[in-house]
Amino acid sequence: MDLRIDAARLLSRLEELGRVGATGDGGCARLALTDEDRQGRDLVVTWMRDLGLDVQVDAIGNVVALRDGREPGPPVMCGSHIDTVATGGIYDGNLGVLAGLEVLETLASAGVVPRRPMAVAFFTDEEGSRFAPDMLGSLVYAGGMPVEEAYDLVGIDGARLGDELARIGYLGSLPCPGLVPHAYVELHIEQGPVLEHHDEVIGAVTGVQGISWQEVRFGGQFNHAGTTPLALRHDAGFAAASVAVAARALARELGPPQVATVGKLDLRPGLVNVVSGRSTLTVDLRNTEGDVLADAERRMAEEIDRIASEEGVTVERRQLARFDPVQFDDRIVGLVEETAHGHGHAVRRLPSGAGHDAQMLARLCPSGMVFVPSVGGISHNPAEFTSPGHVEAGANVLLHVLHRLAEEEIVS
Ligand code: HGY
Ligand code: MN
Ligand code: MN
Repeated sequence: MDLRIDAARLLSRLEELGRVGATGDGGCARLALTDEDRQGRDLVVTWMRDLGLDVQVDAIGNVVALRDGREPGPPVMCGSHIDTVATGGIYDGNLGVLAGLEVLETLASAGVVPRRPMAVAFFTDEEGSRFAPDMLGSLVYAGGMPVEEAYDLVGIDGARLGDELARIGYLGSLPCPGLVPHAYVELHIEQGPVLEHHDEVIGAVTGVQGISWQEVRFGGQFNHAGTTPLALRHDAGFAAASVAVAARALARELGPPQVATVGKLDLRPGLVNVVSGRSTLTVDLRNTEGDVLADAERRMAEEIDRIASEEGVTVERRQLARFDPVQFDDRIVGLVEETAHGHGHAVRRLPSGAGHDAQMLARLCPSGMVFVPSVGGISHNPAEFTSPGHVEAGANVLLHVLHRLAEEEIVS
């Protein structure tokens, strides 16, 4: 099959979706279940319906759009997410959903009906920025969390997930866990520097590294910044800042691929002349090796307790997300690699530093990912950019990988 996608149509949809929740600096902000997320959802659902797909919404707001095959059976699924972080670019997640839609439209326009049904999906709250954990919708889809538990998650703004889902009109009737696909393949930007550094076009993603998110709250004593001697302070702000320094030192000591991030640091009252009596921070630890990640968590906990004890502050910890490393299906990794070669692209096998819905679908069916380069390795930033040529290359590799899978025998 020498079909190719319509790159202009895909690129214009990426731009159009990127204008929903536009932040005025080339990026967009559509935090999960906000009005901006709803607007983005409505736009993509309209495109899905215009294509004549059977659009279904499940109990956690995941949207799955299906097209019949020549025979009934488990579909070949693609997709990703369309919620973004607050400093989002227009490619993270959106590319995988819109390229999947483009694949289905390309096949339909050419009158190609694969043996198997095909589906393109977007999953709720992949980013986890507003409602932790990340990959929440695909986690519930895969049976990793009961939907009732997900409904009671409280966001960073105090909102209850189930209420927000109902408010935006995406509390669907389809039960979770969802339909088990024959296979799942997700196109995504790399969000890192590897492909660009090696001048390669396609990443055949081997898996996703382990993720550990925790929230840490310190309780100290509000006091006067001028009159309180250091020895008498119980400074929750100093404790929080010390954890940020300790996290970086721990990652440095463990060495790559270990990373550690304190992305949120909130001191109260946050005034220039008041010793902070209360602080909240988040610690994001990741590693491709499960045992090293567990060691990093243990050492981070020891450091936090040492810091709290030395400063004489109380400490409370809450786990926000915890996912072991995931390996993708080697047959699919090989198919991505072979297809990329067949299209004349330089390709590399590599693990994903970022979490993805594919790591949850991998609990249900053979799953894999196709990466395309991120310019400067930048993501979660309005400057996030992937060249039109690389967008087109990735979508065409996705088209041919999905079509190969969709022609596979249906064994009942
Ligand atoms: O945090 C992540 O890796 C993803 O962007 N949700
Ligand atoms: Mn993403
Ligand atoms: Mn992201």
